[in-house]
This record gives sequence, structure tokens and C-alpha cells, in this order.
Amino acid sequence: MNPGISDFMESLKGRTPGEVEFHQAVFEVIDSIWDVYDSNPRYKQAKILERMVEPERTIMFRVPWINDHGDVEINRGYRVEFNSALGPYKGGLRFHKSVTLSILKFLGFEQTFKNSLTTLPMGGGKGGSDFSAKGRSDIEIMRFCQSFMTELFRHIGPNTDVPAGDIGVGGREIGFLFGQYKRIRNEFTGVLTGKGFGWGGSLIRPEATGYGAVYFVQHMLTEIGQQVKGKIFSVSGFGNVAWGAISKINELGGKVVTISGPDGYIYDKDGINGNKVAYLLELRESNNDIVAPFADKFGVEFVPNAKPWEVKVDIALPCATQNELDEEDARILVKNGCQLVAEVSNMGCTADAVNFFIQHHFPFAPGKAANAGGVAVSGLEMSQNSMRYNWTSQEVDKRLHQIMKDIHDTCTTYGRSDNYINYVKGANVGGFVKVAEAMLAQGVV
Ligand code: 2IT
Repeated sequence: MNPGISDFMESLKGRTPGEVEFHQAVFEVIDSIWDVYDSNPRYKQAKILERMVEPERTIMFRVPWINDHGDVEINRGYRVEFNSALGPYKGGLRFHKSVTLSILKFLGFEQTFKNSLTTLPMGGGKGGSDFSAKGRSDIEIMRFCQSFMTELFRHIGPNTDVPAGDIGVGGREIGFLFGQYKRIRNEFTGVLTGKGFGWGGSLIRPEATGYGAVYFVQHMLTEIGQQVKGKIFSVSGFGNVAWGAISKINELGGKVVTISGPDGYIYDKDGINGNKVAYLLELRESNNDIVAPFADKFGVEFVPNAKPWEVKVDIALPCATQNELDEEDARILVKNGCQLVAEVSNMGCTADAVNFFIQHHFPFAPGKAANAGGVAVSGLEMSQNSMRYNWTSQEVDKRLHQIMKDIHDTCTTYGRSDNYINYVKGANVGGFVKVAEAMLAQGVV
């Protein structure tokens, strides 16, 4: 490893002990952009990288609430306001028992570069809680969301910080959070995105992450002379992101044979289509966080305690969570003839899996490029809220298409070499340069 990179990482680890996911996300970026950084004395002199890895502000707070039995429960709430060089902090809220400061710092750091790639004026942030909806009633979820917002409201605003959904936070939770913000502030503003259509939400926002990822995959396939039509896909997860991706793949003539949950994966050789796709939303709303009921309902195969990457497919799309696809999975996919992997979850692949793909010149897209369609349509929701106007779904979809094409172009501009497009390098350099230039222009702040 380049000594400059190892010194930088050692120093970071010394200041942020134990934050392994954050270290992983930083290393991936530093490794890609080091040559650009090293050869640009302006960046070094202004300590741009050292500043970028330190969030501008980190808020941690107590979230007390009362469950259906009348007992008091306490969760921990967070908002990491990472970087505002390009616009208000922007990024989702994750409610899941695995949430820690390290997880939210990795997500907020990634979000800064992702948002930069979208071409829209958004800084980077992320937040959430170790609260999990699993086994909770809708009323408990509402009480939790209200308590969470009773502290968060003072830190956010339509020109300051605009949260949205992530794992465990969908339309239902955004509704409860928005209602409480509006009540406390006495203001109806675009302070959150992912709102329902009819009360400030954008058409296509629920579908946007999955649709955008499939548009990105279409551009990747064009580069290797292929198309979605006729391809077999494996997808992990069964939430909003998987749902959007599967809908678009079906529309374009591809076939999805897997989905997964914490309990195992579904194999459906006929393809997950028609009312099976709509059922995914019901599964999520049930608050059980398992995928097995899908097999019972549709009479298809359920493979317990396993990941879908062992299935032979043409294209694999991790759509669940970080580090869900490791080097062993990557080797199996490639051995089975897989032709392309795109992360739709954030940091869906381990560092070793990513290295394996790049070393084998295998077409691989990182989440910050492939899944940027979600936050991009959040940016378009902010624009519509500012105008107090709604675009049609065709209008939003057209803009989403253009943004995904622009991100693909940025990746090829910075990542193309002889006969391989390194999308990791392309996305990181492309995202970095814009943020770095804005930080330089704004002085030492
Ligand atoms: O990871 C992500 O980009 C999101 N969860 C969406 C963030 C947003 O502000 O829409």
C-alpha cells in the first residue's frame, strides 16, 4: 500500500477507534483518489481530505417512548451532518437494531460523494436509531417517530438538513416524522423527502432507487454489448429498493429469480412478477422482517439461512444492506457465469469482494453510483416543494434517466482505462473533485 495512504488510515483509526465500517468506506475512497490528491498541492495544502473525514457536526440524543404495555423504552437517535459544501445536508434515516455511529458515519461519508454525483445541490448526511420495527405495532412506531422528531426538529430544516428514508424508514415513518415536525414548527415545508404523494411527495420517489439502479445497469450493459431483456437476475432483500428494481427489470424483459431476508432466500424459477411483486410491500408492512412467508404464499422454494449468491444468474444486485456479498460469494458468482454486479445497497460488497471484481476486470458498480437515483429523486422532491408544484411521473422519470446517464458518464470519464471501466475509481474521483473544489472555494470552514 502507498505509504501516504497507510499513514492517513493509521491516523484516522487512531482518532476513530472501532469504527470499522467507517474505515472501510473511507479507505475505498482514499485508495481511488490518492493520485488526484497527491498531484494537487491545493488540496493537500488546504487539508481537504483530513477535513472531509471529519463530520461537520454529529448529534446523538436520547429517544424515550412508551410501548403498548405501558413500559418506558429508550433508544439512541443520531444525525451525522457530514458535509455541506454542495448544499443542505441530505441523506436518509435508518431505523435498525444494527445502527451505530460507525454505520451512520460510513453512510454519511458515502452520501456526500453520491450526492455530488447526482449533479443536484445537496450536501451529505445520515441519521437514524437502533430502534427496530420488528414485532412493533403501528402505534408504537408512531410514538417512537414522534419522540425521535421531538429532538431532531431543532437540527433540521428545508435549507439546513433534509432527511429521508433508508432501511426501516419508508412512507409510513416519514408520515409520522413529518406530522410531528409540522406540529412543533407550525410550518409545512420540504424538510423531509419521501413524503406521500398528495402532501408534498414526488411521484416516482418510492421506485427511484430501484429504477435508477436498473437504468445504470442498462448503461453498463450497453458498454459490454448486452441488454436487460432475457437476462436472469438475483436480487437480495425484499424492501422498497428490491421492489423498485424488480418492477423495472420485469418491465424491461428481464427475470428475477431470488429475493432474501435475514431468515434466508427465496428461489422462484418462474420469476418474481405480477402480484408477487406487490406482495413485497405487504411483507414489509407486516413488521416481521422475514421472507419465508413469500414461499408459503406462492408455493416456491425457500432456502433457510443462506444468501442468494449461490444461484446461477447473469446479473446480481445486492439490495439489502452493507457487506452482504463477500469475496467467496463474488468467486461463486463469477464461476457460475455471472456477467455484472451492481451494488444497490450502500457498500453491499466487502472490500475483498470489490478488489476481486476489479482485479478480474469484472463489470462492477459501487452503490454511490448505482443507487444514487433514490437521493436524486429526493433532490427533485426538494425542487418541487420549493416551487410548490408537482411534476408528472413522466417528467420525474425523464430527469431520473438523465441523472443516471450523467453519473455513468462521470464514471467512464474518470474510470475508463484500456479495456476496463473501473466504476469504483470513476465514481470516487468524480464525486470527490466537485466537493473538493467547493470546499476550496469556501475557505477553511
Ligand atoms: O442511501 C440513500 O441514498 C438513501 N437512503 C436516500 C437518501 C435520500 O435523501 O433520499
